Amino acid sequence: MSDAENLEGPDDAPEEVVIETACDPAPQPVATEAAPKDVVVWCESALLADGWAKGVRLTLSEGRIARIDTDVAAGSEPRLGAALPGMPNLHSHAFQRAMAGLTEARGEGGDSFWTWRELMYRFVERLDPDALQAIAAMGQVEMLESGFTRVGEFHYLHHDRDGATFDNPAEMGAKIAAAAQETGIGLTLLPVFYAHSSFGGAAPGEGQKRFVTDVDGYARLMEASRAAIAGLPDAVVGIAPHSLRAITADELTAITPLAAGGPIHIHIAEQTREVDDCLAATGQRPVRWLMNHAEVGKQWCLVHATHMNAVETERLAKSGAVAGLCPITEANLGDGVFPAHDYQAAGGAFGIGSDSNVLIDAAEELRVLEYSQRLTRRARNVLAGGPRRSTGGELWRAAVAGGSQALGAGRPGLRRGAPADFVTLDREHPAIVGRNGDALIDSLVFAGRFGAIDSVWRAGRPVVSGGRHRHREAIAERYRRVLKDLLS
Ligand code: NGQ
Ligand code: ZN
Repeated sequence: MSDAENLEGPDDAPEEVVIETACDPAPQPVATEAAPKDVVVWCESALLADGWAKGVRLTLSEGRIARIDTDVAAGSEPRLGAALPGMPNLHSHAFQRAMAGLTEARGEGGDSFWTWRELMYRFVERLDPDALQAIAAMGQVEMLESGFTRVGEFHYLHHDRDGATFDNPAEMGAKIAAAAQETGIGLTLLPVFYAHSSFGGAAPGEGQKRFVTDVDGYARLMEASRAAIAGLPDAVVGIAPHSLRAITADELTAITPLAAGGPIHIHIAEQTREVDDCLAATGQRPVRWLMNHAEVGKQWCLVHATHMNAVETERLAKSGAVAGLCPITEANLGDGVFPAHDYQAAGGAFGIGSDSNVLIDAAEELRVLEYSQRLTRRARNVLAGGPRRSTGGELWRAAVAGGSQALGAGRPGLRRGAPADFVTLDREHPAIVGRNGDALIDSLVFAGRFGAIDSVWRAGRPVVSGGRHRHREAIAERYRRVLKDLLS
């Protein structure tokens, strides 16, 4: 029996996607799944856009929430636990999942972000398009199982192993889209502009040859990327100047219109060396420089923004842009601690991203974010947002709102007309049993481990049930083959 034949979907599932394995000659394009018929589910409780409700019947139609009834008794429809809006993952480099755990032994001399980056560049050299699809699909399965329902893929691995542009400039981006088609995750594809190795337009290094384009090449890449996601009904495309190291002021001005109203993401002020280099090259700190040279507003997501002074923190918060926090990766890479308390006090929007994918877990990103603040401020419930408020509840709501904005996914939360993207918790799970309302989220974020998330619904379909993605087995089997080959 082939892997594809082993896959089981719900009874009324439309045509299944076929997960090709690495020993198959070439993956075929996956079939577009038809929009599901109307589905009705009953949730014991749900965090709706206007607060918690009990006895919630959701009618899902064409990927959206068509109707919400509250205080109703369960009928014959499937019964679910406590529903939360799905979490956007606003920043991922899918391929890095495959090197997770392989950079944790110390090298010669001091290890740092920059020595990690050298190892990452060496790993990049091995990847071909099919390997990228296999790795991305595995990562997306883990994202969905942990409660992420949309991913912003900050995608810069554009070219062939020798640096040559593929016939289709978006060959690699199309593999990310194919993975999203297989897993069902919502996709915001952010093709990256990358032209230089450092400030002042320095020539790119050998390890960056698979990433680089000029402005004209980037315009072609963007056009091809829009074509690559055409089969995904609610996919979004945005632009992503990689970092102030990788783009000049003129190039930034030239590519900004290519966003065409979509999101604009950039890595910024992650490492103190970047702040020092930016000061040396421009006389300004990175966040200040960017805000003086671009109209940073709601369209923008500043990824990391770790190293800001008080003025920058206040200014970014007031701009309406989203800070893209990646707490697990920032801890793993030794970046520093984001000034979350002051940023939140100034009304700043933020979301969370799994970035290097060293560990994929939505709740854990929020846990590490809050714990970084507790450790540095020697206080508890730092990000609760006020007296008698729940830290987990506040973080979940804020990261859903900021993440949805950053990924161009429309108004956040469970409301009529919104995408039917939600997570349900198993109310019998030991970590959350007996809790209600925001205490459920506190227990998920601070005390939950595997299994608290029961089902995950994406665009009106159950992609995870009983904690497992419906295609986990086939996708994991293909991933194992690819990894054994890559690491041999
Ligand atoms: C990246 N990752 O693009 O994958 C970067 C490393 C760089 C993080 N910044 C490369 N965490 O920043 O130059
Ligand atoms: Zn990144």
